[in-house]
Amino acid sequence: MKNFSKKLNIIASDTNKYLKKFFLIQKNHSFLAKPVRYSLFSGGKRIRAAIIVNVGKMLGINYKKLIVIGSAVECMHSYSLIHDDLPAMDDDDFRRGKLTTHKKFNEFTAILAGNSLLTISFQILSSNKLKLSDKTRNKLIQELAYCTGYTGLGEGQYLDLTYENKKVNKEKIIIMQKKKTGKLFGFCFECIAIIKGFNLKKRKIFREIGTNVGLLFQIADDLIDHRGNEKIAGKPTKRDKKKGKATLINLIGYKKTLIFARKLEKKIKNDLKKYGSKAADLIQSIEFILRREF
Ligand code: GRG
Repeated sequence: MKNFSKKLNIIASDTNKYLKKFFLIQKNHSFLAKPVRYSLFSGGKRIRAAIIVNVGKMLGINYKKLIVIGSAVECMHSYSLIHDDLPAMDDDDFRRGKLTTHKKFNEFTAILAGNSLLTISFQILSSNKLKLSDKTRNKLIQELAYCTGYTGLGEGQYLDLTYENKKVNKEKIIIMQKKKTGKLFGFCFECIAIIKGFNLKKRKIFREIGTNVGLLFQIADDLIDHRGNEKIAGKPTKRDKKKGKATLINLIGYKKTLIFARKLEKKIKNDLKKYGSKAADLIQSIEFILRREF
């Protein structure tokens, strides 16, 4: 864990450096720069960037490229968090130990800062500074749009809110969480398969492993909420129960959820077995995901 935390900090710092430089070289003034930067640099772990770096390492992709793609994904992720915290959605006042964007500024500013991060994400990915062929860049943009839009994160969030205070079965909860959280992790894996020029079948295998990593991440997030250490989590905990969220914990209880998560972790590790020692850092990230406290 300690070893991985150090590596995660380096990736987070390199991602932040890239993103800070991105804002520095923007020529036009924007009043939205302040709320955008507030949300983006408020201490996120950058775990999605770390997954991209570690899947890329497993297949020998250049580190700088991975940091650029990771930065684009972290902008998308920050966008989704700003909107998730809004009164119309989860209505939360704290995130990452700080006031949520709509609490720090106001609702319309938070909506627009979120929208801006969404487009910045594609701005970064489409830049020719990302030294890839036009065809590969297009595929990356297309896939990110697909994972996050109305068939991905957007729909996952819709289902999450729709399922509140309803009786929902295990299968539906898993589908919802795979969309809400899993799809973006799916992209973190598939983007490497795209850069490597893998065929659709192999791309799908990567996407599915990543989606399972995302599901594991969401379940771990629910376990953290249940255990309830607000200081470490950086946000109010025990919220899922209060809000009547459709989670595995609320359906089958803490212990059975932990057993489910451990089985899922085992499956993911097994799927990565053939990469041997090249997957060592990636395996460490997966172990961190289930054992983290924040
Ligand atoms: C992208 C079109 C589009 C819509 C977005 C609002 C929304 C729709 C989706 C929200 C999805 C959501 C909030 C998923 C939860 C994922 C999750 C467990 C977040 C916490 O991630 P961490 O712990 O956060 O990586 P840090 O703070 O470390 O960055």
